[in-house]
Amino acid sequence: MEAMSLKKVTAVVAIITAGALMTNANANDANALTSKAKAEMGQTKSHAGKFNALVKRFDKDNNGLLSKEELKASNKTSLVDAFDKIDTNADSGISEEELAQYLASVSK
Ligand SMILES: [Ca+2]
Ligand SMILES: [Ca+2]
Repeated sequence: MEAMSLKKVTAVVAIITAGALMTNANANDANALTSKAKAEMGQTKSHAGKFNALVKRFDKDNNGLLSKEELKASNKTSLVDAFDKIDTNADSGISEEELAQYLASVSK
């Protein structure tokens, strides 16, 4: 019996939580984007290492910068969405420093 009632409580809590999440979905869009970026980048401890890995795989024109097109190929949609924010000097390419700065700002 006790196990059953616990299950019930858990289900009710889950429903309430889901409802609250839906209500806040729009307000949380920006946060969700940041969380997604964090989740995608969180697997690597070093920001510089992450950039180097991306450049190695996706820097098609070998200019040492990641363009929006190159990032799209990497499927890092959160980075593509935030491209203009990351590209602080607006040269249409993301440098190691720009990515590190962005990742530092989202991981605060
Ligand atoms: Ca490039
Ligand atoms: Ca740049």
